[in-house]
Amino acid sequence: MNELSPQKLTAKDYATDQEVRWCPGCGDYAILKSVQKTLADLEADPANTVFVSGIGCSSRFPYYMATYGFHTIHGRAPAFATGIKLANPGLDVWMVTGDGDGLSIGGNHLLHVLRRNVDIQILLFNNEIYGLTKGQYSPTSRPGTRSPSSPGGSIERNLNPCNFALAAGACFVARTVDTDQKHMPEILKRAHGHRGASFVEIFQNCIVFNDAVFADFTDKKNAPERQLRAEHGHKLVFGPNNEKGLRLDRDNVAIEIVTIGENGITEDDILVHDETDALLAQMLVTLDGPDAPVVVGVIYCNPADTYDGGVASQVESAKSAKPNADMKELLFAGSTWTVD
Ligand SMILES: Cc1ncc(C[n+]2csc(CCOP(=O)(O)OP(=O)(O)O)c2C)c(N)n1
Ligand code: SF4
Repeated sequence: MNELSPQKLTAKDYATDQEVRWCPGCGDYAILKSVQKTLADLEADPANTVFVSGIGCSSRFPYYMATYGFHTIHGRAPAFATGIKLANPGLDVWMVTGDGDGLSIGGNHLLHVLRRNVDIQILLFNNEIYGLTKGQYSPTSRPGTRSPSSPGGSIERNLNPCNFALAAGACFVARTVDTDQKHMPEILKRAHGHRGASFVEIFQNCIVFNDAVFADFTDKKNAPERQLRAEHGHKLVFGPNNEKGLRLDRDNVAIEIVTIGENGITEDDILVHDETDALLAQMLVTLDGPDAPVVVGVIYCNPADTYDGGVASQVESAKSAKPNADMKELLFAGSTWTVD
């Protein structure tokens, strides 16, 4: 008898019949489309895939994915995702969080899931605002941001999500843009292929409360001049004709923006991207200044042991040390007592 070959799923097969409740024009739609396309390209088994989120507009994501999903509590998606991965290491776990959810109330939890290096994909939708609660400023809002909670302009220094992730010990750090339907699936596939916590910051436009906050480097007309796509082993160049690049100022251990062909600068002066270099990664994510580009792509990737892998091997060695152990006996070993 001929065996029926399983039908290949398309992006649409990963969508649910739920009404998508984001504002028309929200960047979350484009991200949803990219994620669904990525899963189709990866031939992901929906029965083996889980999306976990916290609270916020972005955190509505699991409703729209025809996979397993948990819409959990504010900032606590990392704890749920860790538990899911430990209880069932065979599951492919994706975590979706916003800049408020992940970096404000959930900052502590995000820090530890990255430090522990739990094998999950973390997608942080950064719109530099609290969307769901109607536009208050968030930890990533730039100084001067006017909002209902900062009517005189935010006086706080803003947090850089990728710098936070690197400082927390993340072994995979990347950036992409909501509307970039070519780049995002590439980055998501790299994140998926990485064993350990993969942190992806997605610049997401909140059309209602913080419209065009990233337009200076995401708009089609501005992108060539202001966006640099880092690729391992390739020169760190940008500009409409790749005429600009990054050079290392060795005396000050800093990055300089230079133009090839000017002041004796040649292609040989331009830095080559090494995604395993933590110091370079930190310099790339914190590049600042009117001439500096925003670096997107896989900025850091340097795999290390995972927390779930460590737990699994400890469980295995404990089991093999006592192959015929009796659970009740183990529980009642040592000092136990009964409360009447
Ligand atoms: C314990 C608790 N504190 C505060 C809130 C209110 N709240 C809901 S979502 C949210 C922030 C969402 O912002 P963000 O994570 O940036 O997501 P976005 O809506 O922009 O996608 C806040 C403060 C809450 N629901 N629960
Ligand atoms: S409030 Fe902003 S982030 Fe939330 S759905 Fe609307 S546009 Fe999107």
